[in-house]
Amino acid sequence: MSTEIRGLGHSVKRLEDERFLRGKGQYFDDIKLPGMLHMSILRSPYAHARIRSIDASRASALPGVVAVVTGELMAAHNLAWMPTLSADTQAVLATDKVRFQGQEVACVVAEDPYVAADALELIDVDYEPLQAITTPQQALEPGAPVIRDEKEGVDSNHIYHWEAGDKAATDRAFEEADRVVSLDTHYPRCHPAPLECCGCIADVNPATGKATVWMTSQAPHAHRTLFAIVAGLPEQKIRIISPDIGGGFGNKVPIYPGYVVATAASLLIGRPVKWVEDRTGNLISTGFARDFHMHGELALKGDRITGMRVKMLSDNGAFFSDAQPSKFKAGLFHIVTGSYDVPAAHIECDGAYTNKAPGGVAYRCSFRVTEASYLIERLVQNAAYEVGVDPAELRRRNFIQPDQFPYESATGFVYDSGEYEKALDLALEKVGYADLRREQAEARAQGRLLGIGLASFTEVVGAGPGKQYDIAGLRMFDSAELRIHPTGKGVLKLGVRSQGQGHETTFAQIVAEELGIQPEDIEVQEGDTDNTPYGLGTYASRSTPVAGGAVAVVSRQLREKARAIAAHLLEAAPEDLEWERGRFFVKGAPDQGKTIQEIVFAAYTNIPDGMEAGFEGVHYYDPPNMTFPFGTYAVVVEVDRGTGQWKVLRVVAVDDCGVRINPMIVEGQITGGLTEGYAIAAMELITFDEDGNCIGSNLMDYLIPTAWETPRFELAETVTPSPHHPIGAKGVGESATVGSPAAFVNAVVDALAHAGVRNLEMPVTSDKVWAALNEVGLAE
Ligand code: MCN
Ligand code: CUM
Repeated sequence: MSTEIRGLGHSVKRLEDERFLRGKGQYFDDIKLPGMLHMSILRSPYAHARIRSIDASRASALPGVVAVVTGELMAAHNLAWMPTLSADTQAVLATDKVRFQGQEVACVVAEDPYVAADALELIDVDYEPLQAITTPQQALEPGAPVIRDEKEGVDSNHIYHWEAGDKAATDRAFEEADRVVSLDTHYPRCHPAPLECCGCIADVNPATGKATVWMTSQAPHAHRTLFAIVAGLPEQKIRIISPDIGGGFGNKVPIYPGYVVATAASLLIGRPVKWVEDRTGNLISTGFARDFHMHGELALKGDRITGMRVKMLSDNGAFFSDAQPSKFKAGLFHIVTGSYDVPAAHIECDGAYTNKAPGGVAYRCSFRVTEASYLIERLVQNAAYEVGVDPAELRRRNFIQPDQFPYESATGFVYDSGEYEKALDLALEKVGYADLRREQAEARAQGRLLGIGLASFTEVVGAGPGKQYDIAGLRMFDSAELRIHPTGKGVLKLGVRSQGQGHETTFAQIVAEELGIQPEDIEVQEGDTDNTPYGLGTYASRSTPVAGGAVAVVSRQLREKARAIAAHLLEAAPEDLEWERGRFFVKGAPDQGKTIQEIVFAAYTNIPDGMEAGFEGVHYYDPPNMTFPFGTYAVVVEVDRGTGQWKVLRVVAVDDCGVRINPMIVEGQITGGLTEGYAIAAMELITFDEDGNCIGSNLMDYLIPTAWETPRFELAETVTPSPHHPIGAKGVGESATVGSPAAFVNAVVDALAHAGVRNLEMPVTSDKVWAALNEVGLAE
């Protein structure tokens, strides 16, 4: 019993990295099938145009071209449009109009990828350009051209109106307030831009009718069911395989037209068809993120927040395709009261169509929690300036207190656990807050501008519960199937799908914790729908809260079987046995025991009469609630009065995600998330000119940070277990991207706040800071 079992809390090196570091991962583009054809996509150059005609004859005549697929052909199979996860429809290939630049218009299938690309130029499309709408405000003006004029009864660009909270109570709080602090801000459109773009290989076997689709999917099981429903294929004849994925970040949750056309083309042609998206296609047409225009107000009585009011207008692009599992139109945006005990809140949300790519819920978002977290943390800082209390202190005075959990927020969430002050205090201590405030004052006296920004975020991750959250009716549970082979090593199959998060290591560690079998002895398999139990996929940091729960429960069930077998082997009563990790022994006689390996072997060789052979189980876990990770981030910056450039001096991040399975992996998640949060605050932005041309269609214009731009991060933790999760863990995969943008922006604003600056819009570029410096007379 000397080797330590590497269960929870061990920084086990990532088991999957062996193959990744050797370049032996298998991504979909590594797969080459005999007779495989290649597909390329013709995209619209216009943001808004009527299609008068499409002539594919020149392209079809190019040697090597096998087929040109147009919207008309798809329509003949009833596949020109597909449903979205937000109960809208989306064009697969355009028939009547194009509605955003980059929209899919036609596909070429050819023997060779280069021929497929060349043939695109030979497709003649006659467009009649229409006025493009590039902002939701413009979209809602009376008389604005109707983008979705194909929808019956639709005569405007307004998509939805949605409210949460108590309006009357909130109005009262504002009437009784002695101060109201407000902020208008736009959380800009940005893009997850994973290293690997999207794509698939569809292989429909003409003999068996079985469709095998290797695709970049964060949710292979749900995608299989949606394929079955949309295409009318029998579900047992669809096998989705999501192989190794080179980053998802939410970009690989939606179903894209390329997947649908490639599958239809393989079905019609009878040969495998591969589609590899290029970088521009990825940036201009696939799930972007954010684009929320927000107006927030806090009502204050003295230093207490007594009410919150939010109006939000969302730019949803040409199709309402938010990929999120709630019945709330703006996702979980109503978590906007954050970490604070706000007695009354009311939020009003509206969505509008524009001539931009659809999406909105992607990029480490937990379904709009990113926007919510940004708004409240910016507002609280401004409230501190107006009240004249230090921003850390104002937060402290308004936090939900530990004895208030489970805490029901004014908009209806029930927070599971939190110790906000503890995380804040640790961050303040680590960063040396009191000294920093003194330094800031001294620096200011010398004409230098230092800024200290805080964000004390609360997230909500881990959908279900199934009765509250679903995708197209599919309840948000998740599953684990664990099978230990006779020699005591086995396979764990999951319904989720890692895109780089390290599942092959962390989920094996949960088995190690519960059964005492080392993580190396458990192979974690994900992504193949014929080979794994049903699950809803990996996004919104739900794998640990949901699939992690399933792994713990199935392991514990098997431990009970192990107890019965051990009792048989030891000729003792099951209740007289005691468990220590990896072994059952007779109470009071520790040398009389059986290891888990001996017990599993007996499950195949020496079972008691009447017991089923084998050592395996499956569990479908429906969580009783979401988990609510939190933390405090502190950022220190210096602003250059001569240029408006700002430099990050310190970033201290305290995260609380409950019990950590693998601290190293958690830190990796936070480091990546902070990098993305910094990038969104400082440089990442997808914009459009007035004709709807996408500025940011390549990585020269859409700036993502390299190691060079990325600041150094100092990480720390507090641990407040989730009371309802089997191992006390909360999700962590999105926290840092959700929480940190406000800390960065707050820091830059803080450097200028004494001169009256209260807002800087993301990305906070030096020209914006320069303009602000000039406006308040601080420019040098
Ligand atoms: N973990 C842990 N202890 C905890 C919580 C998590 O050890 N208390 C571990 C998990 O077991 C897992 C990792 O940390 O190995 C992330 O877990 P979790 O928070 O459950 O998130 P998911 O696995 O569901 O991943 C989704 C999340 C999301 S939504 C985005 S977006 C994102 C992110 O993960 N995309 C990523 N991190 C990413 N990391 C990589 N490398 N690539 C992406 O595409
Ligand atoms: Cu919203 S990005 Mo993650 O949930 O895949």
